[in-house]
Amino acid sequence: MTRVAVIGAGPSGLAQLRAFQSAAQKGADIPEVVCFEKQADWGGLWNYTWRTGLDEYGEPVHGSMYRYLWSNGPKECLEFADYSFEEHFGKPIASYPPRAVLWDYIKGRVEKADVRKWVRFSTPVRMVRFDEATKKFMVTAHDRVEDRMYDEEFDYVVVASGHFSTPNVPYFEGVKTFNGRVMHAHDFRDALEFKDKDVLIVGRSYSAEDIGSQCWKYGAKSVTTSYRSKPMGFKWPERFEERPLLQKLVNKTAHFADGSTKEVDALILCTGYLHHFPFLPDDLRLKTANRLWSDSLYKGVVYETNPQLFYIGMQDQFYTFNMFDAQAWWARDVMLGRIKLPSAEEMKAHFNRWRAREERLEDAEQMIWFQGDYVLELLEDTDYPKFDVEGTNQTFMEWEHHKAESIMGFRDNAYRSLMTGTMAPKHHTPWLEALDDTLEVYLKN
Ligand code: FAD
Ligand code: NA7
Repeated sequence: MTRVAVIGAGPSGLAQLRAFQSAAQKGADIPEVVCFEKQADWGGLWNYTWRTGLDEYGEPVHGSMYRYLWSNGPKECLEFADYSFEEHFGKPIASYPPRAVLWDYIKGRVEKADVRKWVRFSTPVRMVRFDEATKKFMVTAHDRVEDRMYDEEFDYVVVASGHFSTPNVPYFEGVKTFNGRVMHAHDFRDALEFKDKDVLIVGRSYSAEDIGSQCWKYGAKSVTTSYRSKPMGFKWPERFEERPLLQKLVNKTAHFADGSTKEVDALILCTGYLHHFPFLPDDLRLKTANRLWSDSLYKGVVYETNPQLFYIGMQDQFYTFNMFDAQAWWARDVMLGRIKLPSAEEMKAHFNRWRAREERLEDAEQMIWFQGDYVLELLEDTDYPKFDVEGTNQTFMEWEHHKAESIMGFRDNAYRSLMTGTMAPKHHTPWLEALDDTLEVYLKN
């Protein structure tokens, strides 16, 4: 029997499980699917952990999410086309749910699909090898509960291990002798730690924006973000400012590229993440930066030099859950023989066309349309329910405008579902005043 290994049970890996289960539900013969998940539960980053550093088994902690994290984009843009929010919650809900609500939603679909039996929890994959003679993969996994390592053979491997867990940590002069807290965003857990503190953040992307906003919301004395390329440029409130790149720290004094200085209590490096696959040898390991058109992947999914190897969710992301679905359905159909891959030359030419377009993108709006077009192309070939990608792009445009209008208030807006047509209700409490992020409180009418 054909066997498929899926590495990771986050949104991308779960998309792969649901893709196979949905084919089986429609009567297809499907391969045996085994999903290896290093954590004790599914949901990937959305499965919050209080731990940092190493976990109870000495494994690097995967989680980068923190308390009080609310969706940074409208839920209408990530909604599953085969499982709406309304179906899951039994009523329309507001547009920017906190983490616990989205985790619940992710779990709801796979519980309904009854695929938990395919997942081996607390089982990190240690190594994957490909045998050119037999055309099979050997996967070495470690059952941490039994403390047993074992090998199993597979015909296909799907890597869905995420790429926002291994921090990119640059060095700044004086950091060794800085008399305050230093951490990377990966280890950030609770903004209350920074109440009444002067916080310095390096970076200008989502983590900088959101961790900065969080610290401000939960009572930091001041927030200063420091950019290397250009400022975020939002209308920040009082006690929140942007400065050019940090040059050095002298005791607690931060020196910036424009010659200015500021006394700070804490340094949070929101400097992004590395694609890191310690379980893959050179011939199988994806090497790419965090970008919209990843290196070495045909259709953003198939590993160029080994078409039995797939990667899901490796791109930089505007689209998330429903893009992972589009990818997983596509990968599934290659594995089921429903999609035939073209010649290596055609794949390369396809790659080059998308890469050339990616390199011409100038702003977030163009990037969103680019990623939307990519999702549309994948949807053409599979039976994943077609959804209104153009409408989703338009919702992203509204989101961008709402952020430009009010970075501390954009989460108070509501949008229409592209799946059900239902308009979301406004949330009962403005985001800035909503300090409780539990599911129970969020779902109260
Ligand atoms: P992950 O969610 O990272 O899941 C990967 C899984 O693989 C994990 O469960 C991990 O334990 C497992 N794994 C890793 N290595 C191994 C191994 N060797 N063996 C076995 N299992 C392994 N997206 C949004 O749409 N909205 C948001 O508001 C949003 N906020 C975010 C906030 C933060 C702080 C971060 C870091 C990301 C955020 N994202 C958000 C983007 C996020 O990347 C996606 O939503 C989604 O979690 C990606 O899913 P994934 O399955 O690809 O990766
Ligand atoms: P991103 O989006 O990859 O952004 C990384 C940021 O870090 C970006 O602003 C970079 O600056 C900055 N960076 C990287 N290296 C440096 C150095 N050496 N010095 C200064 N600044 C640096 O990561 P995020 O963590 O923000 O977001 C990841 C995901 O988490 C995202 O999908 C969200 O949904 C949540 P640049 O912009 O290149 O000047």
